[in-house]
Amino acid sequence: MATSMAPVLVAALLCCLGLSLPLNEKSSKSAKFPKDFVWAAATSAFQVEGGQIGTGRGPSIWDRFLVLHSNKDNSSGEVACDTYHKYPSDSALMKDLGISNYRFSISWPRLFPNGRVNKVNPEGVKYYHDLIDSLLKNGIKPVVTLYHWDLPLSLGDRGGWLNDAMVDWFGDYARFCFQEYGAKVKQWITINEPHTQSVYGYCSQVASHAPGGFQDNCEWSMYLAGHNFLLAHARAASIYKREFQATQKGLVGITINANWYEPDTSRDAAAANLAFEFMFGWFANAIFHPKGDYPAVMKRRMEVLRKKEGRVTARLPKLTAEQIKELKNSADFLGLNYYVSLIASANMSRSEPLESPSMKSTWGRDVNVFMFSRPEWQIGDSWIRYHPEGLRQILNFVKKNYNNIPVYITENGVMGAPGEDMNDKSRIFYVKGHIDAVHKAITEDSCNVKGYFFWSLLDNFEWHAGYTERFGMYHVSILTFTV
Ligand code: PNW
Repeated sequence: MATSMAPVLVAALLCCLGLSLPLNEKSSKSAKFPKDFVWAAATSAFQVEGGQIGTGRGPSIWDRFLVLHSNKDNSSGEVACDTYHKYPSDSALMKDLGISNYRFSISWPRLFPNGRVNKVNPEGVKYYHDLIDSLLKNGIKPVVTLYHWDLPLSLGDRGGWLNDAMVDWFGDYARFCFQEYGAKVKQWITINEPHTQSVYGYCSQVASHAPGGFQDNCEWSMYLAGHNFLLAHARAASIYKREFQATQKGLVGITINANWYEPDTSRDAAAANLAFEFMFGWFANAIFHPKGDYPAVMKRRMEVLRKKEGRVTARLPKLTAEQIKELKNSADFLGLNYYVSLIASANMSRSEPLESPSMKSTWGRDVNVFMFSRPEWQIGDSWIRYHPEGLRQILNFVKKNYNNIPVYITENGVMGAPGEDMNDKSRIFYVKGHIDAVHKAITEDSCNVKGYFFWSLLDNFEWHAGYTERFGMYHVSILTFTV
């Protein structure tokens, strides 16, 4: 792998870091962020590490998924950006860039090839020490995600997130990580995007993610996986808070992705709210809302469906009083991933050229809200939408409904437009717009936003799109390895 900067995009970020190159005259004069605002970049283990052969790492559900279902360019994560070997130069690139924090994830099967903590891979344990040390040496603070989708295959074979034993297994793995790395890591993210995994992994009808293959009965499995994600987060966070926080003095949170749903007309406000609660509130409400539990509107809708489908119990599992209590305040901050806004309408019989494919999924049918995109929000043929105001709206929602909890944007970014390559004008436009929206949310709306992590530091393995989509701040010139 060789890297070089995508120069225009870097100019955008440097400007916001208070360095030399202005985004444009207006924003360079006005864009003052709080002094302690964190400017950062993110990656995840499976997408960048490579180093899969001969390193003692066990297989993950993504390795098998890619053998069974080919992705867009028939690629795998065998080499990816080779950060398993190239972390020293990656740290140097980050230092050059001037970022203060780096979000990466630990590969669970690299530490524990079979998933359970009774058999550790010492080479894997050493790798993350080396990576963290090299970051710290370069003045970059590590922000560590414990789980970014690469579940050890042996646990996947035991039902993965449909098995409620996952809560114990994840807790044991998390405890090991806190114990091993907690002296150096002061910000932990338990789980990345439980919504994407529950819907695309455990009910994958639209964009396929591992483990896949749960189409039968997936109207149940999606909510069961989601339930176990929540409980596993709560378990890991409780372990951190009870056993480590007082001495290690770090923070623990979760990363949840949200689309913003804009009502088409004033009559569509309830539809837009329902869609938003079904996506974001599904995971955020129990953790951040003062009342806890799943969102009331979501429970009501699932109850309507229970009756309609003639079932004895609703498909959305119930949280017990004890679980509600454990989940409430289980996160010191919210990690927010934002890429998309959509228009929501209560009228299901309309038709729009840019209607959202997720409406055809089981999740979309449960929500029963018509979702589509405005043509001017489109960026090429990508699934990402340009509507920075949506990010600002979400930040205001969090402020209003979740006690103004601290928020880190843990992902935001866009793939390079075809033909633009290193002269990535549309990406600078996207990033600038979103950073401006965050700025307004802080300075005009008093939202409690603490940092912005650009997705991604490097062009990397983009799941079902393989290496065909480049999200990197740094261009990676060789990105091929086929299965
Ligand atoms: C996130 N959607 O995934 C992930 O956290 C990253 O690993 C990924 O590379 C990045 O966004 C860019 O795709 C998403 O369809 C995947 O709405 C799909 C969706 C959202 C986020």
